[in-house]
Amino acid sequence: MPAPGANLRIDGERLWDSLMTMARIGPGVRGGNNRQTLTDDDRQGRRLFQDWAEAAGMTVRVDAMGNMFARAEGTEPDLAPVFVGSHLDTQPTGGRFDGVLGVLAALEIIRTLRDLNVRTRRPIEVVNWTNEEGTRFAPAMVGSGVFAGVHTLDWAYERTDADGLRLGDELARIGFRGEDAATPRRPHACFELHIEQGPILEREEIDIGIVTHGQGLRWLEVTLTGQESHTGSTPMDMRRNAGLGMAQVIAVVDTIARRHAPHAVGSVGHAVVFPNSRNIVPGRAVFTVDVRSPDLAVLTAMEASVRGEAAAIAEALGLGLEIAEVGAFDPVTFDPGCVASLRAAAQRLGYSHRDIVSGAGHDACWINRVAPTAMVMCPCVDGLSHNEDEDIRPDWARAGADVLLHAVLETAEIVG
Ligand code: HGY
Ligand code: MN
Ligand code: MN
Repeated sequence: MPAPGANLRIDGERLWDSLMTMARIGPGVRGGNNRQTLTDDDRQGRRLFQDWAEAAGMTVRVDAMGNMFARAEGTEPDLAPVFVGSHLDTQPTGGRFDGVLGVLAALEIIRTLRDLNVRTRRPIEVVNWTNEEGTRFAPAMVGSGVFAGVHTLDWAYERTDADGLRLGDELARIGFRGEDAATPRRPHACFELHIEQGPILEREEIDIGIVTHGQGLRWLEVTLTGQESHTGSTPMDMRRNAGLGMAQVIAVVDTIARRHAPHAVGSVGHAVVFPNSRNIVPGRAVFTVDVRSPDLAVLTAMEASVRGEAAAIAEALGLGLEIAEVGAFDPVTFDPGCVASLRAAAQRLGYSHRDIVSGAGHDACWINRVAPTAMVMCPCVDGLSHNEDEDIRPDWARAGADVLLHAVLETAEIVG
């Protein structure tokens, strides 16, 4: 006798339509998205999500960090809810699926349960976490970080963007600074569906990634200070060239990551030189080093190497050096029970699957601190993400959402 709900599947076409509709908000310049956190486009995307959630019979609550919780009531409302969600904000040259798939697949689960009048004992809350990307306001995963008690609300409100605008003010400006404290309400469990953002699943022709671990990250903002001078009349041995120092540190970050192959990674994606004039030797360079590894000892060693080698470069070039940690989380081991639930769902549904370590950071990494949490991934074309060409196939989205549905149903306890 199959378990109750064993034959349930989400409506793949409705999910795909919702993804394509959301993708029209905050379009990029090459078919992707630029819907950065707390912009007018983010507000529009949030409102669309809220409209859809309310049309599906859910009530939407917004906390002081702008995290959105769309609640489908359970038959026993006092039980701790099951969270399922991700993020709607995107990179400046982002794709249509990073984060968005996780939020809209979660919404699709509720739409499906409502269509078929399927109830669960526990409430289910679909979550849109604020500022997962950490581009406009560093660090990444701020909304889920405040919820999990990693950051204080006041600290988060003080984050500023490149124009000096405060996160707290921008949250209020778009009308999503809720009253409820962003303190953890301890969900019963939490699940997140996300595109892999890497090449493994597609290359191995596997439908589903069961995420057992997430690698850790360190973001180090480096400021090198030299002396602005004329690029034509300043002799080479008199220059204190902050731009040269930055170039050498960028190269050494790549060397350090390769030294810890095959799992460590390192790069610099944010960099500015001042005054950024063609005929002035840069007097200052500010850039962010991003190093990651699934192994804490390797991550710690890489951070120490970056600090040491940057100091040696600064000394050799006569530059001042400041290094500030602007983002950090240790490698994550997801909850074995939630991982097993996802794996069993993939198995029952007949989807090919394999265990995988997440290369990217996700809100689930923080929520894992306050509740049993796990993630499921679907492939993405050429493993590409944080690029407007990011793409997935509709059947990948459907498979990921079906696995998510069955793990959530098992955890929220379907009422037969
Ligand atoms: O940086 C990350 O891993 C995520 O995309 N915020
Ligand atoms: Mn993401
Ligand atoms: Mn991302």
